[in-house]
Formats: sequence, C-alpha cells, structure tokens
Amino acid sequence: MIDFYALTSPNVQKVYIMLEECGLPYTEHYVDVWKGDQFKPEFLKINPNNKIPAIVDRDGPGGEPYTVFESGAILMYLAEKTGKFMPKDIAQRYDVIQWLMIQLTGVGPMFGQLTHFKLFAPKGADSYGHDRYQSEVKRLYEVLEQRLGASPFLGGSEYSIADIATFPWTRNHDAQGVPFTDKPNLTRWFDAISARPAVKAALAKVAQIKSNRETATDDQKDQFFGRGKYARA
Ligand SMILES: N[C@@H](CCC(=O)N[C@@H](CS)C(=O)NCC(=O)O)C(=O)O
Repeated sequence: MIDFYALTSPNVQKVYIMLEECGLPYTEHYVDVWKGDQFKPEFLKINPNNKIPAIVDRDGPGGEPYTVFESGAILMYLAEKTGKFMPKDIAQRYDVIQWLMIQLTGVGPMFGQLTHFKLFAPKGADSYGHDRYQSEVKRLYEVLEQRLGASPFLGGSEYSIADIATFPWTRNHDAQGVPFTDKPNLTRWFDAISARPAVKAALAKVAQIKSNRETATDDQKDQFFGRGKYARA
C-alpha cells in the first residue's frame, strides 16, 4: 500500500496517473496547500521542502516503509519498483530521463511561473515577469512539438514516465496562450494520452478533489507564495 500526499496540481496529477497506470493500491491524504497544510510539522517530516506530491511506500526496499518526495523521483521510484514505463536498455532509458529532466527543470518551473504571473501577480505589477515566462513557455512547446514530430512519445517509441510527467502541464495549453491549432504532433500525443483508461481514471479522481484554491484568503495566498509578511528579507 502506498500513502499518497496529494491535491490537484499538475505535479500531483503525474503521480495519480502513474499509480493508476501501474495498478498500485494507494490511500490518498489531501494536503491543502491553499490552507497551509504543507507547513504542518507532521507533513514536514515527510517532505522537509513543504511540497506535494510525496509518497510513503509501506512496502519499500527491504520490506520497510520508504518515503519519496519530488514528483520526478516518485515517477522513477515507481517505474523501478514495477518495471513499467522506463526502458531497461541504457540508451533508451537515458532518452526517457533526458525528456523527464526537461519537464522537471523546464516545463514545470516555467509553466508554473507563467501561471503565477497570469493569475496571482499583484494588480498593476509590470509585465516583465509575465512576458519572460510566456516567451519561455512558447519556446518549450516548440521544442516538444519538434520532438514529437520525430518520435511517437517524448522518451522514444514507447509511452514512458517522460510523457506521464509532461502531459498534466499541457492540459491548460489554451490558458497558457498556446492553442494546439498549429501543433499537430502535440495534438496527436495529447489525444493519445487523454484516451488512456488509467489517465481518465486519474483525472476523474483529481476532478473530485475540493481545495481551498478559490476561497483562499489574501493571507493564505501570501503564505503559499512566500510574499508579504512571509517574504524572506
Ligand atoms: N519540484 C516539485 C514541485 C512540487 C510543487 O511545486 N508542489 C506545489 C503544488 S501546488 C506545492 O506543494 N506547493 C506548496 C508550497 O510551495 O508551499 C515536484 O516536482 O514535486
């Protein structure tokens, strides 16, 4: 059994998809980051970096409980545990890891910052941050489009944890200012992944989760974003 510390964000959706794809049993524990649950001492024992997702595998290495945080590490751990969605061949495996790293170091942070500047920047803030991330998000989508023109999936010929990591971040492509009208390869890839039964099951679960996102107070948002009285001097 896996304890899964979750809510609704794209990094969490990756883990829902992976658990459903692998058919692993799991128990959800919601950590409402909009209420500050990630700062509670009991959660900080699981992830000292106060972020979801995190898992505790009750049947970890040596039969002992094992905690994993960081979505990329969780996907790699579950791939290794199950032997799924990560090729055995070294070159093929590193093809997957490279595209996984592009998600972890590029797509996730840049798309996340764009969302922040689009939705949560103070009114009247200058547009420098927004414009910088918008341009970088468009560039990254061009890189993905080109890759998917040369390869069926991001990591190669097979669906892998590189796709599982990237797909949730692309679900809001219209809101991110990148309609797929001129992106046939991303469209093909996106539709194929959306149609997978495990992906549908995972997203149905996510859709039912209620968070404090719409009702968070200004203070709760400041705490989440580390600004206002929560900003480090
Ligand atoms: N690099 C991390 C990022 C995780 C992340 O940003 N999680 C957000 C989800 S909304 C979070 O928990 N934020 C709470 C906070 O930063 O206080 C991963 O890939 O797992």
